[in-house]
Amino acid sequence: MSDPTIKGLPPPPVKYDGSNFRIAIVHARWNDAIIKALLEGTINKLKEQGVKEENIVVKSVPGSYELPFATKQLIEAGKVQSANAAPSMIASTTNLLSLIDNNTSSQPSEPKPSSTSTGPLTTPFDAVISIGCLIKGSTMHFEYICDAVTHGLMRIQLDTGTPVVFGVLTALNDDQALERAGIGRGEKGKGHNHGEDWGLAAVELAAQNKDWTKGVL
Ligand code: RBF
Repeated sequence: MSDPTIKGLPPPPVKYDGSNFRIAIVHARWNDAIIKALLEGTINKLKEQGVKEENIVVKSVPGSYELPFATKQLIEAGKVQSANAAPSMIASTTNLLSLIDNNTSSQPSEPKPSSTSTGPLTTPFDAVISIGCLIKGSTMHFEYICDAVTHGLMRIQLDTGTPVVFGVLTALNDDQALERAGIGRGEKGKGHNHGEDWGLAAVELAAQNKDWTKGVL
């Protein structure tokens, strides 16, 4: 590590199982090379924690300023999708009842959703990871966007009750950002990919929040 101030996340006190979680990632496209590395680190760590690839939804927006809006809308979309999936379960119950009633109709029957089916989850997102990279320029733009995005993302998780992981680098120059994406060009090392920390944080918060919403401490 070329910069001793770059710190990663120590492992959690317990190993959390992400195999039943649905996680959304929304990332900005500004500073593309850094974003790609961070995204890769995040996804690798999610998978390492057991999150299935099919349950990781990835969306992109132009820049970090768009992250709070997109994060909020994704959380809501996950809830709407989950609610829309519910009626098909009622329909399948009706189908089962008609079988019990000896319904011998020759109409082709609809495919029956199986309770053991292993498709992608359609449950609300257990956590969202919002990824961006802001690099200071010569105007005040950086300060305003950093402030707006930070407060926006915090407000969303408090308002919605869905954990939002703050995956936004706020770097004073290119090298700071490269090192925090694990692709630094310093002589002593490439730095640390903070995307890995964000993947870990998402699974940890999702697991704890699942308990907390059930009153389990
Ligand atoms: N978006 C980022 O994610 N990172 C940046 O470093 C960044 N720098 C910007 C600098 C300027 C001067 C402008 C105009 C925009 C920048 N954006 C950046 C894009 C911003 O987050 C947003 O996408 C646009 O302002 C459109 O709402």
